[in-house]
Amino acid sequence: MVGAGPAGLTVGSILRAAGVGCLVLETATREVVEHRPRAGVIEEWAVRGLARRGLARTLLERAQAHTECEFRFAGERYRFGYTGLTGRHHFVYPQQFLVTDLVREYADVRGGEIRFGVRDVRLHGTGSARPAVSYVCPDSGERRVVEADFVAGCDGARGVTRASLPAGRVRLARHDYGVGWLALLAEAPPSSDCVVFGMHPRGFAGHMARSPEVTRYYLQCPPGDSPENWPHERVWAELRERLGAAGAPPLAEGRLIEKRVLDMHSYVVEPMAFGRLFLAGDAAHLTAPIAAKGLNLALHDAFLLGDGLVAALTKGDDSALAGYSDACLARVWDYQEFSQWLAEMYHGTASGDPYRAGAALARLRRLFSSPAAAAEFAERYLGVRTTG
Ligand code: RFL
Repeated sequence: MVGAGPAGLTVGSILRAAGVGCLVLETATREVVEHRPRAGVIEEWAVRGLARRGLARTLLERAQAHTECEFRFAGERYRFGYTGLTGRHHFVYPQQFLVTDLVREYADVRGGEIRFGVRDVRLHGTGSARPAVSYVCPDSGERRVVEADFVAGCDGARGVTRASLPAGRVRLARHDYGVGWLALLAEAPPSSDCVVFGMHPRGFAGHMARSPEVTRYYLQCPPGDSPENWPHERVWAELRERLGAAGAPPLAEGRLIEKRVLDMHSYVVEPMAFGRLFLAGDAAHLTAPIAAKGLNLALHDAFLLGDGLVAALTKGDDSALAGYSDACLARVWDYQEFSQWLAEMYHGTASGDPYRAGAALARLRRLFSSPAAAAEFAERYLGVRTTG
């Protein structure tokens, strides 16, 4: 496995549970991967998938279950109870906690080999029966070569494994949303008991609990904007304005401990495999965090890849691996389409185009006037009954 994110560590843990020998190579240190804040919303099916593989003990003890979200627009608050419509809920558990649990389970409990801090990872012979991965060892400075039966490319959006798919054999589909999001982490308790989405003529704003002490906020901004343009006072003034609604409790403000601009874009690589190289997670597909789907997709891929590799290596059954890419991509495209649908609802109001703004408002209002529209949104928000 190249990469010790949620995808690589989950694949590794599944392999170790079946007694398969494997190695995870990671460019960052253990300290860094265990403290990198990113996602926080995990869908119920993904948590059940982790639990079935013995990977959710701490999560189930510590995660919060969320049953509702709230939309704020035109100065009003609208609660949306998705659990009542689907019987399912979201788990809120910071990604760095999950990664910490997975590193411990893979390396310390299941005895999986892992090298942190490696440099200049390269793939060799991915189309051959015996591919290899080489890297520069951080201690000796020497290049080491590891031969393997399979290579799992789990090195995220900025990794190297995707480039090893031969150009003529893969298609990269990319979508730019044309907006930026200022992603913030505040040292402050959540200001609501659920996720809040604010659609405002000045731009989208989001509120997402992470833990009792830390809350994630988002502010739509121009793509390529600089975090320096967003001093503390401006951030909180803008959040108060965009998340303001009749009867809404005041925001609990605090020090901003992360401030970065994400240019909203998505991509999908098809197929997600070549020869004995299989991509999983953000290495294969990125979904802008609009619908909070990336971590969930990484876990979905990892379950299918881990189980498929175990079947191939312990039973000589290659059928799951043969169907791996198609099985992943069905859910990937379903989530991509939902993100696109949601993006228009979030950003249309501030687009400056009265036609898009009117249509976005109609889309929002329908969630609260049509039981069929509400049921569909709830299913897609929770990732139930998808095609994949
Ligand atoms: P990761 O987590 O990026 O892990 C890849 C690992 O590979 C390492 N690496 C390499 N290792 C070896 N050799 C190389 N050449 C390497 N290059 C890189 C990296 O150091 C890293 O440790 O990918 P993975 O496992 O596919 O997991 C994907 C998720 O991390 C990602 O999709 C989510 O964080 C997306 N996301 C969200 N997803 C959700 O489902 N729910 C959310 O609420 C949510 N919120 C978010 C998010 C992503 C965000 N950012 C930062 C883009 C919020 C934010 C702000």
